[in-house]
Amino acid sequence: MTIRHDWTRDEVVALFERPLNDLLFTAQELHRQHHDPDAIQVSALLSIKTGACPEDCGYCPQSAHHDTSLEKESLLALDEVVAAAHAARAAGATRFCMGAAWRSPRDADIELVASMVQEVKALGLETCLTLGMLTDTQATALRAAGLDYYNHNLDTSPEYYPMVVSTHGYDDRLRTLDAVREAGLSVCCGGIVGMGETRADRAGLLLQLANLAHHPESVPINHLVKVPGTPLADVPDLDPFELVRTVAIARILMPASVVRLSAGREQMSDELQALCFLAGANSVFHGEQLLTTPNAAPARDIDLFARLGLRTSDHTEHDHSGGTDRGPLLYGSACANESNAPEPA
Ligand code: SAM
Ligand code: DTB
Ligand code: SF4
Repeated sequence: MTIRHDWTRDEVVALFERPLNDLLFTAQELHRQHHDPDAIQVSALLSIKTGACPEDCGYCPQSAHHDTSLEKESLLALDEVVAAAHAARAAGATRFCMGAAWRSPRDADIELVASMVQEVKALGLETCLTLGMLTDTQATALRAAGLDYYNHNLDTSPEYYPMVVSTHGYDDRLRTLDAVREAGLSVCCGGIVGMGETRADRAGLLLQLANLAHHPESVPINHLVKVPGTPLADVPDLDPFELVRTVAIARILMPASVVRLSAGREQMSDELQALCFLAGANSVFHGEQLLTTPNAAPARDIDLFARLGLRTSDHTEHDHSGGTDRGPLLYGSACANESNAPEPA
């Protein structure tokens, strides 16, 4: 199966126009050629620096341009980060993603964050950072510290991006993605649906991702979490089947990538999430909180994955051997049962 990087806009638009059953069938066929259909990768998120961001991203509660009554917090201490990573590992996460509300880090920040990466990695977790725009030197320093993934989303089509953000441009995002790739890091890059964009914009985002020289190893599809005080708080709701289509088309265009059903799961029904998993989503953020907003409750995830027969897996894009099944998630009542706990790394 060849992985393509030469998709045309017409092809992607035509995929969006296919009957949903056909689309799901194609997506599931491709999914099964590249992934275990009953396994799901579990990541945890921690906001290591919260709010007061100079950027004006219209969707984001952490922008200093919006009045969202968010509690700002400066960079967390190393021991706080390590404690959160311990808890995430005990709860079944295999990757720990640390996010900072920065336009771009200062070099002094990189040193502090590099020590967080080293300590989290020592726990046997994969590491991911999302800190804003990076220089080549910063990306290389983070790689040297042992960082596995860098998350930097394109978020929407190049045409819609300036409607949503004015303080940086699409080219800035692409430049950071180049720096990350050049440094030898795995790329986590996706976007947000439900921001008032058109179907053509959703196609435009997926076209950009699928025609990168290397597909992102990890493709987060976020559904907008509407936060009061942000400019996008009152955009009309997206037809949920458009989310399913977006996931299915991400799967078809980037068949070997892990597609994460990311923000917005708290507001989704179990049935909508199940449809997204059928469409090819095979990763989630698990834990009480995303960065600043609530995530789907951990106990609900445990129940849903059990009902769907989904196993958590440490299979990653670094390891195409098939990985190791890790069994059930461990939040909630199962936490108390030590015999269920994963082997310490
Ligand atoms: N400041 C860095 C940046 O912008 O790349 C890292 C943190 S930023 C919060 C990471 C991503 O979170 C954004 O690119 C966007 O995809 C997502 N995000 C932020 N607010 C969101 C919201 N309200 N709903 C869904 N996704 C959101
Ligand atoms: C991604 O694509 N989604 C995550 C993670 N990467 C950093 C962030 C979601 C943030 C949702 C809004 C919030 O909790 O602040
Ligand atoms: Fe800042 Fe990132 Fe939020 Fe934009 S998305 S306001 S850059 S934290």
